[in-house]
Amino acid sequence: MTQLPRSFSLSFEVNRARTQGQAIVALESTVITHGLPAPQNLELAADMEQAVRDEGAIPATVAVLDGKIHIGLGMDEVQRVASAESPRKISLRDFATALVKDEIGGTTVAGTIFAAHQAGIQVFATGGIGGVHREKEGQAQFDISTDLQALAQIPMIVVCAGAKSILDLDATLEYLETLGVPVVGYGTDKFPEFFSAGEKRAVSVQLDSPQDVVKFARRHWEIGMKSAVLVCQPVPADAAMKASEAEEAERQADDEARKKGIRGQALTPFLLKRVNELTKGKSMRANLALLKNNATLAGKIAAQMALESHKRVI
Ligand code: PSU
Ligand code: MN
Repeated sequence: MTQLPRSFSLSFEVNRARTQGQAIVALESTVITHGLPAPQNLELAADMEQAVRDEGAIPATVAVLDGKIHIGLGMDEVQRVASAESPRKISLRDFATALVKDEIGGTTVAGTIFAAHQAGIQVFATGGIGGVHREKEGQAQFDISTDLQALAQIPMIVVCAGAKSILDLDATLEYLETLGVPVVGYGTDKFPEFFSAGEKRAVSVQLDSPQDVVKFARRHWEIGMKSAVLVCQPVPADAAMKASEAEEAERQADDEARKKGIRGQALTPFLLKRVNELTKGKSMRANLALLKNNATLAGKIAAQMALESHKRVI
């Protein structure tokens, strides 16, 4: 196993799992630092870790603290990340900044899959990926999440609930196609829209079991592809919102962001908070349910992968 650069710090448990070929699921931490308010952020972090464990896999929450990129956090460390004063949101460009300034930071989808891949982890769970933001009238604005670039470059199974319809979803899917990233619908042939199941846009392939996802990813990488496999699972039906209700709140939040001049890294956190206020908490309920559901599926996929690797060795 390759030696990691000195800025990485693996937890004892993750390091052991890695050397023993046990199933591991990486988890992001921007959802803890910027995506959810306290105390839901801390509860959610613990719930996602538990959901992964329930499937027989080891959770590896990624975050920056004490001048290191941590892969696998103890509960005391999760607590520090969740209650940090002004944590940095860490995508690919931001690691070195947080490291040299000795800041606490939550890693985005891009940041987390980068770090997890360095440690040899192949499965990751999140809520929604970043994407192409809508063009704003009268503003020469251009905002495409680094997540898309990272998905193009990092071989990882990324389990998500699609992307929020506040993004330009048509452009986001086109861009994923351009970058050569397969978009898998898990148990659906439609691209899920985060708060709602999604019924408008097609995925590139439908797969219905963890076994099939593992088989697909192995083929994808075996032939020499380097990109991620994006597995999109719809929000659980009992927590889903009506697409029209979610879209209306998101549109209003987006209008307000434009008027207030909120942009760049601050945009997604603002939209999430505002949509939650406008929907009187319904959006957060959906958000929490889909995050846990994705951790469970990622746990199943990682467990299946580990099982097959053992069989290969024997
Ligand atoms: N979408 C959500 N909640 C989130 C995020 C996205 O519904 O918390 C976070 C993820 O960490 C994602 C990041 O990687 O926002 C994307 O931010 P940006 O658009 O600035 O790249
Ligand atoms: Mn952005």
